[in-house]
Amino acid sequence: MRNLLVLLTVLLLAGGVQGDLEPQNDDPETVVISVDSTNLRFSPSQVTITEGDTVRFFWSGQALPHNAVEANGVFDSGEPARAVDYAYTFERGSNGTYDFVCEPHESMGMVGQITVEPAPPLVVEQAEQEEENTPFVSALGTVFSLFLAWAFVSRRQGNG
Ligand SMILES: [Cu+2]
Repeated sequence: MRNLLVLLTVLLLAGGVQGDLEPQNDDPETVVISVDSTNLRFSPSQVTITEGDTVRFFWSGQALPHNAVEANGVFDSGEPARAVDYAYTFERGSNGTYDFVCEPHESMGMVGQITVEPAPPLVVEQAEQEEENTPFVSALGTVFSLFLAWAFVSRRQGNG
């Protein structure tokens, strides 16, 4: 009986410290890519970000219409325009290199590259873990309480 109690307690504690080990970007950022004063270059044209970050293509009042189209169609800001506000988020697992062009001005060198680095392994605070595992812990806690009640009742019955 006591061994079973100990085992259940260990299971309960183990459930509490079990963490989410998937990589995660704890601090997602948005990097803005605009058009520089030459009207024929992205600015910046090369960026390095982390999975979970967002790239925002943003310009307005341009002399020429521009767009941003990824080489494999991963993202596409649409028709070239003098004002664009288009954001694309690189989700978990999207690490790699992404080349993009401004279609009307690709031949003039209006191209860019986004490097997406893998998100670091997740390190969560103890408090967050407890929050994440609350449904599991409370379910196990309920079972544990029921078991204690049953143990109490059956011991009373056993002792007469
Ligand atoms: Cu352009």
